[in-house]
Amino acid sequence: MAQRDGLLHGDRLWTVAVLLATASGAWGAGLHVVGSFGTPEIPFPVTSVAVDTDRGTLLLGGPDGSINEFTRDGFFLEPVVPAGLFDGKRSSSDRGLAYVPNPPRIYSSGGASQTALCRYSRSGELQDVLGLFGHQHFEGLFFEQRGSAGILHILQTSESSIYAFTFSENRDFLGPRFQLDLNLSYEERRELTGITLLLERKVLLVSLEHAELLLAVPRNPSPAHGEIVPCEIAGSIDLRDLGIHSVHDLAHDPQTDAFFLTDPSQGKVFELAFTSSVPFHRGDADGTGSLNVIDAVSIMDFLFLGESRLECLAAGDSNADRRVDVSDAVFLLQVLFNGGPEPPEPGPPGSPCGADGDPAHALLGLGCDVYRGCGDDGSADR
Ligand SMILES: [Ca+2]
Ligand SMILES: [Ca+2]
Repeated sequence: MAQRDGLLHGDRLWTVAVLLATASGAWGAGLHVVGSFGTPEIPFPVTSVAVDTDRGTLLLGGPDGSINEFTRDGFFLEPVVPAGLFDGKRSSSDRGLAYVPNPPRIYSSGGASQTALCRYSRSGELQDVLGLFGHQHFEGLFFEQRGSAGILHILQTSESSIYAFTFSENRDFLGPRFQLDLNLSYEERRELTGITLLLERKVLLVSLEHAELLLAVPRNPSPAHGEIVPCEIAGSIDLRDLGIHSVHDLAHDPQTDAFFLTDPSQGKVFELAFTSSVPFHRGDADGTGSLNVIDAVSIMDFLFLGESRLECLAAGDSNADRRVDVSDAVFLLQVLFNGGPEPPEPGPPGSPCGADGDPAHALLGLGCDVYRGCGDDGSADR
């Protein structure tokens, strides 16, 4: 488990509680490996990955500037961009790839030229080379679709910033732009390799080369033009527990909610998926199947005495704000004694048990592996 600097300060205290509670290594339990494959058709390990969301295939970039299309299971389909089309130089550096639909096109960063973006048609013709901000170093890319347009996010490693550019329909780089500031240490910036976004959840996943994922939460999910938005690093996941040795790029497939990572040190592409929670009742922190003052006490004991462990942290997050803290105990007391609003989905005891609909919660340390309070339906026992 990676312990990050700064977790002991202020509003990150809750994370420390979660880290302590999951000291057995369950911190990375929010993800599991679905499968992996090598790319023997290509003369070296691929470094960058994007999902073609129209065809449901993978675009894999090599250090020579080539881009090849594979199925999600690792079957080679066809070359898209031949090696060395940009400047003929081979580079061992990382790159970023993004697939942009409507009309389909591909953006590539890094490779032989660290300071430019190349735009290719979907069939591989080089359409444009865009110089960006002088000599800054760009690696990770992802495109966030919004309706018929979207936002291209570009990871700038030396400042650990993400530049976000609005794309309107058929017009690239048109409209508001903003910047997400990850505020990482020098050592972490040197390790930055890729970014992607969990759509709808407003959580960024940032990959570090030594097989670690950071979870970054922008403080403002709807930035204005020109705004610089700080991100809170809400957690980290050590992927070495999953057999991954290094990460050079990652991509999220919004249609299947899977991730793809490249690990050139093993010559492999990994597919990861979220591990879903077991059903539970929100607010029933001690898992008894009933809601009473003991649940509030259990949360306080967990937070301050270290004497108890919450088996289902998601149940302890009574107000469903992605944190287990004092406000959850206060929230329960309001429910019990003051007619306050009921705990959100899946609801308190009395309503049907349900799984957490947002697997990002497990990544944030709010998973639910064991819950014993679902009663006769037995669905929570395993
Ligand atoms: Ca209870
Ligand atoms: Ca909470």
